[in-house]
Amino acid sequence: MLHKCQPQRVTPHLHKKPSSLRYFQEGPAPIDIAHWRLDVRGEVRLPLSLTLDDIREFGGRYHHRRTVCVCLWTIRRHWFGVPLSLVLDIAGVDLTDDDLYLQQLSNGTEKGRYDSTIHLQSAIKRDAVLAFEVDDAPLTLETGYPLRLIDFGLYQYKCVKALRELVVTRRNELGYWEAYAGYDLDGTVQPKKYYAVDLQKKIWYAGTGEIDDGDL
Ligand SMILES: Nc1nc2c(c(=O)[nH]1)N[C@H]1C(S)=C(S)[C@@H](COP(=O)(O)O)O[C@H]1N2
Ligand SMILES: [Mo]
Repeated sequence: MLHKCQPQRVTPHLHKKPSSLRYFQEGPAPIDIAHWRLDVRGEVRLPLSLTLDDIREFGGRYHHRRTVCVCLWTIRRHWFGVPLSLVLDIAGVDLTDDDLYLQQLSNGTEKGRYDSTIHLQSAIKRDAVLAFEVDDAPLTLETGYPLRLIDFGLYQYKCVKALRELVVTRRNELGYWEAYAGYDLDGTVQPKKYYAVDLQKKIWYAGTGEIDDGDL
């Protein structure tokens, strides 16, 4: 959390960002944090059921990195969280196994649960994060309280807000958007023109994967 003497990190032009509700298929629901857990199961040596405090105690660090929506907008914010690799390592997942996938399931509402599956080793290589703060404040219900997974090299439909379960599996399951709208199962950010909300301009991104502002 923010120390009182430090200025809060801000995202420029945040009010211009498309609404988080528009990108929340099942919608936010109040979370009873006393009962919420992040469960880690599947191909693990030690299944985990972690409270938010357990996760906070792992420490964490800032990631001033850019997320990208497949609808062609992007924003660079100050995320704070723990490395995905750290939690999977504690669960005894073989992080050298190239055949493993990671299914993420949201907490869900009466409308159902949002899910997405990503290639585990690629996510680890890209330094994916389990984030619980953005711009020095806890996530709001709309932005995915209490925890969201972010792989900055993938479109955000591959990254689940209000995360509840991580399942290590050998099956690359079709997720919500792939099944519903035929979105690409891999979801790697593609070379395209994107609207950078924080910069208030269009950017041409020539690479694939995470957009590094130093390359623009
Ligand atoms: N649980 C859940 N997570 C989700 C989604 C969703 O519908 N449900 N949508 C994804 C998509 S498409 C985007 S663009 C981002 C939006 O996150 P934001 O709140 O930072 O705008 O959340 C991602 N994670
Ligand atoms: Mo999105």
